[in-house]
Amino acid sequence: MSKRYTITAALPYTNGPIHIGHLAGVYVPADIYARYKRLTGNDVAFICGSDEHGVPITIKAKKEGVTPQDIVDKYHAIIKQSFEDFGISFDNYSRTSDKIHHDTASEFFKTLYDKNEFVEEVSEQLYDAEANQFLADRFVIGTCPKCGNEESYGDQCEKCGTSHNATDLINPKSAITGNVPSLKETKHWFLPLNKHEQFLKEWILEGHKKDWKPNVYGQVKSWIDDGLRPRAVTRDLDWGIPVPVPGGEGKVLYVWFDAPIGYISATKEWAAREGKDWKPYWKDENTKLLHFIGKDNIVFHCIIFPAMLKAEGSYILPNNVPANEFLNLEGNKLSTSKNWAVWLPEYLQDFPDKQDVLRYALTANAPETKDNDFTWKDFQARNNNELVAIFGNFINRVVVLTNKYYNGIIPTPSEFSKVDEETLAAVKAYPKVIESSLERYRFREASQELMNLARLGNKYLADEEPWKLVKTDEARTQTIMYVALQIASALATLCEPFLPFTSSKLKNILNVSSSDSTQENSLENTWADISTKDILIPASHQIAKGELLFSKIEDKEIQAQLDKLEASKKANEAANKAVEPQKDTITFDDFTKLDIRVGTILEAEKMPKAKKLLVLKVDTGIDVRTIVSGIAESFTAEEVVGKKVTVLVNLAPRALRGVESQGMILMTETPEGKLVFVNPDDANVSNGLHIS
Ligand code: B3M
Ligand code: ZN
Repeated sequence: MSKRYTITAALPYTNGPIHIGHLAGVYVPADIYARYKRLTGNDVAFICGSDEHGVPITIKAKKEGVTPQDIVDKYHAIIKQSFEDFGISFDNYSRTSDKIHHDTASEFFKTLYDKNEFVEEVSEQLYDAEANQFLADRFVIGTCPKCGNEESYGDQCEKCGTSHNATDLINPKSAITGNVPSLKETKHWFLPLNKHEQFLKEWILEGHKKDWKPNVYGQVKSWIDDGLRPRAVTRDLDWGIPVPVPGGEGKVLYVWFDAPIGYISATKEWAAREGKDWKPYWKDENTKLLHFIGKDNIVFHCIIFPAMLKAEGSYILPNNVPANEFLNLEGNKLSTSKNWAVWLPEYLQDFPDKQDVLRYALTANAPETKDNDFTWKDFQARNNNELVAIFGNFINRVVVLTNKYYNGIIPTPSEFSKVDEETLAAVKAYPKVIESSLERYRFREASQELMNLARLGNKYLADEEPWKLVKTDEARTQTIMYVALQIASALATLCEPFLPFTSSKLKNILNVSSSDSTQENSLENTWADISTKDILIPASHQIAKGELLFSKIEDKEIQAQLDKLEASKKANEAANKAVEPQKDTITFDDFTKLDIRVGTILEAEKMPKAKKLLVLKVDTGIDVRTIVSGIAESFTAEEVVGKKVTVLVNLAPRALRGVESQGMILMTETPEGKLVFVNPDDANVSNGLHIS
């Protein structure tokens, strides 16, 4: 039975591009689900947009010396493009800086205000006198009162997920100046979550114990068990939606108050464009509202937003919140600041036609019930061993043989054997099998069932061997090819939620693409057709010559990705390396005592039994002398011969391992920690002198 679905995916913060963690955790599963619901004939509004308020955006703008609007304009465009590139089929991708959202969020706030749903309170909040600003959310860092993480933000600890008030932090520090904040009085509006505790208990703890994912249910239960407290939903900031009630001047709505309302504004914007009424999508009890999010957003979607919706009174509540855990990358936490990520725009540059491969690898290995690791090796294996060797191989055999034997015209079958009957019956069962996984938000399992259908096709061909029979049994070969084409046709439809690009390529190859698959004479099947129709693709229909659906990924392509990550790691280590403090000041007279000249290394040899030392003969322009230099770990004797160097010539001679050194070669380190010559011909040195 057809139903109405409002499917939302977390609004990404617009302060950077998105990476594989976002895709795996939220957008790919949400898209699979939305596509599946559309294909099964439901009325779907798949909604998302850019979250353009909040402190991270202000911080980024400050850092880059531009306005927050500049930042969100830039990243909104980049993020929107990435979603399109990866086939994320939003019905609307909006943004929270749009007027429609400001109006919707303001109105929502005013309604709660008028209904006396807020507690208005003057309280002491953290204040940075030097920055002349209150410290909320990410402007303040301190120790999490719950888990002891020393880098918790003011509103949420990323380690344990707890959401708290900034004043709860132990040893808070300003993220702007590093100062210890003082307390200053200010007025805010609080949402009394405690007032909604009973309702939340009944609705979630009793009502959704069975159908919500254990990771989501468990988190919610632990918060409710800890007891809920009022949460401030306004902030003393200048970037955001102005507080629309008396006394709200100079204050804005808390980003987590306005962002989820963004789902509603985006639905309104979409409905207006499509000439539809938005209200049933948010107010009709028969609509299923689903929020796809990452685990760090659970409290906001399962406690705070529902409390807001309940307090407002005219909205439905989410039916389910299928949150995922986190994806790691090659054993480490994904991190924007450490550039430990696979950014989608970069991925596309390196693998321009492999959107579906990433979708598939991320689904097959999704962090559904626990954090999971993305590795490039697994990505390569998913592509080479599954997409290429199973799915692609099956389709390629079917298409090539149909073209070879029958000029691409689907042959008429004769009598079906028992194996044929069983195979066709097995194909018919697949929609239900995949559905049952998808309905439980088990996307990994669903993707493996899809691959099993391709396996079935491969096995069928391998067992029946039409390439052998073609010489002896024309009729049997035709039947086998006909059955194999039915499997290919089923794959074209059932893979659509997971591999949308592949699905449309395959439909083109099978020559069944149509603008409307529900039309009577359409050759394009709906999801249900796969179970109900006896003929998925008819005899006498002409298919195309075909193209390869997938191609192998070579080791060197994977190595290039691993090298890229290694480079990030190195750059990071260098950036984190403590810079040696500057030495005591010297006078100009001290400096002029140094006699520095340009010399040339004439000879070099390694000092026996000394790891670090090279013995050099250097032409200083005054004379040729011996200098012992501690550079053997960075340079070989051969490579320094002939080099022009900077030499301190009036340093008192000193014996090193029995060899008298008569001066010093000047060296320094690059930011990456590499030892380099202070080369008279090379200005590429900036780190100050370092004597070796
Ligand atoms: N922007 C948080 C995030 O990107 C936030 C989601 C909002 S959903 C209403 O993790
Ligand atoms: Zn914590």
